[in-house]
Amino acid sequence: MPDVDVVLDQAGLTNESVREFVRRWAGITGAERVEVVNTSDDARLAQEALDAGELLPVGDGCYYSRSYFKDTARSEERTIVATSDPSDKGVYNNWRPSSEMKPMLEERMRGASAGKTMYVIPYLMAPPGSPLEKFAAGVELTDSRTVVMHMIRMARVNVSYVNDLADQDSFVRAVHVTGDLPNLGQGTPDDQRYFVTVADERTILHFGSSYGGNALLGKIAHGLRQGCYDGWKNGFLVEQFMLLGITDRETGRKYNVCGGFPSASGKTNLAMTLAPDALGDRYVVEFYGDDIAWLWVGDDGRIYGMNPENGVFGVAKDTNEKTNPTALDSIRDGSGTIFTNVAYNDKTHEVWWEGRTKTPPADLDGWIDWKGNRIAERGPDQASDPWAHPNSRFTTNLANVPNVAKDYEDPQGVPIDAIIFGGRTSDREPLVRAITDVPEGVYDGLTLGAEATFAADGLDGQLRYDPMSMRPFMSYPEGDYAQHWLDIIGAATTKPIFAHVNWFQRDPEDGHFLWPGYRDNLRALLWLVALNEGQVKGRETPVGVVPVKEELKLEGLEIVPEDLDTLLSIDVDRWRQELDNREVHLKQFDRLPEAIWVAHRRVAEALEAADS
Ligand code: GTP
Ligand code: SPV
Ligand code: MN
Repeated sequence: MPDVDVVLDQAGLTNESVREFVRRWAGITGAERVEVVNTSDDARLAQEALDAGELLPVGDGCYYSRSYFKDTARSEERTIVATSDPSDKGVYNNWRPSSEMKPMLEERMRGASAGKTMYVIPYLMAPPGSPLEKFAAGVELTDSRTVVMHMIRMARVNVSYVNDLADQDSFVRAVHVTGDLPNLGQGTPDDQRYFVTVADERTILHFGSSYGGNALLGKIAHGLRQGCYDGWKNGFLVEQFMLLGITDRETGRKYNVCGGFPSASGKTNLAMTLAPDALGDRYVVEFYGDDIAWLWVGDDGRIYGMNPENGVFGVAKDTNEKTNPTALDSIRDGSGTIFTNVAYNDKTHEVWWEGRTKTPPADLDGWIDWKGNRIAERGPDQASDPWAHPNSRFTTNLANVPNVAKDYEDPQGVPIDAIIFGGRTSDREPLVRAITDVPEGVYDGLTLGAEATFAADGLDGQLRYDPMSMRPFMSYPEGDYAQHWLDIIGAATTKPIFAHVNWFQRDPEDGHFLWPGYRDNLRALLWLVALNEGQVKGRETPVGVVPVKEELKLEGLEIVPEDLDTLLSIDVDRWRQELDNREVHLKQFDRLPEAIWVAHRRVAEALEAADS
C-alpha cells in the first residue's frame, strides 16, 4: 500500500475531503502507486505511454491508441443512475437503489488495480469563474494512463480546482477502474461491467472499460449525467448540445445557437462549420462547444449557455477536407491529438479512417486495421471489414480548433438566441421547421425521433425516440425533466426560438441523402436567424414554420430541385402516423406536464385539419 499522504503532500493537494477520498479508494482498489496529475504532466505521461507501447506516435506530436476490441463505445445497458429515492426512477435512466449498487461496485473494484498506478485527476467542467463553477469540480481516480491523457485534453486539470473550493466537500467523486478487459463478458448475460452514477451522492463508479464516455468521467458521467441531476435540483439545464455563434459581418450582429442531436449525428460537424464558399466571407461561425452545454437564466432574463468541456472527442469517420476542414486543422501535426481505433501505419506513422479519402491508401505497406491486423495479410473473409472502427475518434484540445470563439473561456457564457433539435431521420422531417411557442418547442425536443448510431454498442440504425438527445444521459424522470425545461425557459424574459432540423432525409428509392449536409447546413440556420429577425416569413404548417425556397440562400448549392422540394414539404399522412407514435411514447412518462399534452393535441388537431 503506497503512502498516499506523502504523495498528496508532494503534489500540494491540500483539500482534506479529496485526500480522504483518495486514501479510501487507494485502499479498495489495491493500487501499487498513487500519482496526482496536472495538465503540465502531459509531455512526461506521453513519453511514458510511448515507452510502454500504450500509445504509438502519429506524425509529429500526435498519438495513436487502440482500445480492447470489445470496448469501443458506450454501453447503455450497463449504465445506471442510482439514488436513494425510488421516485427518481425514469423510463431511460436504468434507476437502481444506491444501497444495492454501491456495495456491488466496491466489490468489483476491490483489488482490481493491483500492480497499477492510481492516477488522481482534479478537474473542472466549466470555464473558471463560471456562475455554475460550484457544480463543476471533480476528482477522477483512474488506473489508466491513456484515460489521464484524454482527460487532460477534454477537461481543465489542476490541483488548484479542488484546493481552492469554497466548500471543500463539493466535488464529484469519480472512480474509474478498467478491470480485466478480456474477462468481463462484454455483451453476454454474464457481463461484469457497470457504469454507475450515484447522483444524489455526486459519486461516479465506472468499472470495466477504458473507452470514451465509459472512462472519461468528467465528460459524460459528470458533464452530462451528474450535471443533469444537479441542474434539476439547482435550477439550470445540462444537455447533450453543441453551441455555436454566427456573425453576420454586414450587420455586425451575432446569433448564438445551441442544440441537441443524438450521439454521432452531427454536433461536432455543425459547431466546426465553415460557411459555404459561395456565400463569401459574410458569415462567420464560431465554435463554443460540440457535445455538452450547461444553460441558465442570466440576470438580464436571457438564457445563457457555456461548454463545460475543454476539448473535442470527435467521430473520425467521414472527416475530410470537404466535409470538415476545420476538424482536420484541429488534429494537425503538433496538436497533441490522440487518435483511437482508426487505422495506423507503423512505418509512416500516418492514420486513416473510412471517408478520410475516397479510397483507402493504395500502398498497403505498414497499414494495420483498428484491431491490429495487418491489412496486407487480411484474409478474403476480412477484406470488406472497415479499416477503422465506425466509432473511432480523435481527441484534441479546444485551443486547437481554428474557429474556436475568442471568448470561449468567458465565464459569463453567451446569450442563446435559438435552440435546435435534429437527428438521423430518413423521412418525414423537413430540412428545418421553426417553433416559437415554448411548450411546443419543449414538446418537439421530447419527441425527437432518430436512428441510433455506432456511438453506443449494438444500437446502430435502430429508430427510437431520444428526448432532446439526452436518452443515454437522462438522470431523472422524463416528466420532471419536461417540467424543469418549462420552468427554466419560462423564467427567461427573452425567449429563444426553437427549431427542428434534419440533414439526413434520404431518397426512398436509391437511399441518397437529399440534402448535401455539412457546410451547407449553415443555410438552414441562416434562414432561422432571418425568420427570428422578421426578414422572412416562411410558410405556416401544422408542425411549425418551414422556409419557402426563395427565402433560402441557395448560391452555389448543388441539389436536385425535386429533392429540395421534398425537403421543404410536409407529408401530412406520414405526420399523422407519427403523432400516434408520439402519444404512445409520451404516455410512458410519469408526471408529464399538461402543457406538453396541450402542445401535442394542438399539433395533432392541426394535422387532422390539414389537406393531405
Ligand atoms: P457525438 O460526439 O457522438 O455526440 O457525435 P456528434 O453529434 O458530434 O456527431 P459528429 O458531428 O461527430 O458526426 C457524426 C457522423 O455524422 C460523422 O461521421 C459525420 O461525418 C456525419 N455527419 C455530420 N454532419 C453530417 C451531415 O450534415 N450530413 C451527413 N450525411 N453526415 C453528417
Ligand atoms: C457520445 O456518445 O455521445 C459521445 C462520445 O459524445 S462518448 O464520450 O463516448 O460518450
Ligand atoms: Mn455526445
